[in-house]
Amino acid sequence: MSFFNKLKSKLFKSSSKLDEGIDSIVEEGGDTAPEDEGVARPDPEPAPPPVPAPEPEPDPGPPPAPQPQPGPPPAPDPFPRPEDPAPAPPPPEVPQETPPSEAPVAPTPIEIPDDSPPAARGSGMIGRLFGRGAAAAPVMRRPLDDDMLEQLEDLLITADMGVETAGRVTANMAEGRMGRRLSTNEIKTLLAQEIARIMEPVARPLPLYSKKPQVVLVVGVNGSGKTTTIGKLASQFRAAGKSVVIAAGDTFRAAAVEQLQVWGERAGVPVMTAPQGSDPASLAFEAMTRAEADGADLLMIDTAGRLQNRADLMEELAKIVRVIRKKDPDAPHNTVLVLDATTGQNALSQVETFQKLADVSGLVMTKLDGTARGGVLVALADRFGLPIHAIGVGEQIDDLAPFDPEEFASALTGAESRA
Ligand SMILES: Nc1nc2c(ncn2[C@@H]2O[C@H](COP(=O)(O)OP(=O)(O)O)[C@@H](O)[C@H]2O)c(=O)[nH]1
Ligand SMILES: [Mg+2]
Repeated sequence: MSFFNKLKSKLFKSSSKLDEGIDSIVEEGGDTAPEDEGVARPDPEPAPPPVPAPEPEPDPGPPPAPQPQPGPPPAPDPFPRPEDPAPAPPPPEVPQETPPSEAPVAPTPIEIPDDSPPAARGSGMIGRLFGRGAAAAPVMRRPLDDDMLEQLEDLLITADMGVETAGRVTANMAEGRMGRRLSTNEIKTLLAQEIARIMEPVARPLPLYSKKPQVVLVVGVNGSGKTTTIGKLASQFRAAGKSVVIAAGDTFRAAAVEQLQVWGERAGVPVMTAPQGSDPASLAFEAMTRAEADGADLLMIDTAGRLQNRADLMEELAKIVRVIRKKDPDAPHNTVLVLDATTGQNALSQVETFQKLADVSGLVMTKLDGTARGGVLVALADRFGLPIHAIGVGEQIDDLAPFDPEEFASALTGAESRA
């Protein structure tokens, strides 16, 4: 099973709520009228955007069944937009030898080799979506009206998208389409498109710099997945040929240090530790010294997440930063906030809090497997615009994926027909 399929199946698990919700909204006020003029055909009214993707559904006089990739692209841009969604920036590639420049070098450690370019992936996906009409089953459609929009909005809110973002997504989706009879597939696809549009600007892998060592400070509340994410990242950096040192800066809990040592072993990366209760800043300083001496590419610093004592934590983080800046005034080069997707809307206030404690430069969202709350990512992107470097989709070492907006959006909405 390819990595993306695995990711998808994990995310799909989490999206059933949205997916099923949309189904039942359409069923509630929909019908299977003979053939829908509204959607698959040119519009009666001169609606601005050409209708969204026609589906090769139960057309009695079936046009030649669209194949996945025949000449006439099956997807007449299902998502009309004013500006053409230029193919998203190239998928982060595992960095090759770092060119000796100071500009952020092509990302990223967190890309699992997947050779299909996003464009191909996208059209394949869309092709599949429209190429596989559900046999001859009649398709339920419901006219898009205020009632339905409100229901959709509520549904998105229950998926933790937040009131504002949910409103924006549904409003955009409705633009120029009021009164049209839409099928569930069309609705999912349109929603996915809107969501992907919000997410695209933030889908940015952890940037790699030619600076050695590049210092990555990892922050977040207890249990959000910091230590696990460091282990996964270290392993991916290693696989990309980077040398890494880890500092077990959560000296507050003995178990945290042991846990990190296990991850270090798995990833084949040295872990610098200090006795429980000792000063994480001096450990960070030592680790910096070691990383410099070793000529390591990256130093990843784990931290404690005692939010209940915010002042302490703030001082602790500030001190770590002060100390490593004695060695490198630009460090840390990245401050990654790790968020647990299962906390839903709470993630929003964690971002606010940690932005006050540290200079957060990007996010990793963990535990997207098995949660129905992935919608919070959309709210985060919409509200803060911080880069989302990666997503955690399990507890294993390779369960850290680059963030792919389209993939995510279709997984969240269930937009892709399942194979
Ligand atoms: N299912 C799942 N569990 C995760 C993920 N990331 C971390 N965890 C689990 O979450 C728990 C807390 O993770 P940990 O890294 O110790 O969090 P920390 O306190 O922030 O360092 C552990 O049991 C991890 O195995 C993920 O992406 N998916
Ligand atoms: Mg930890």
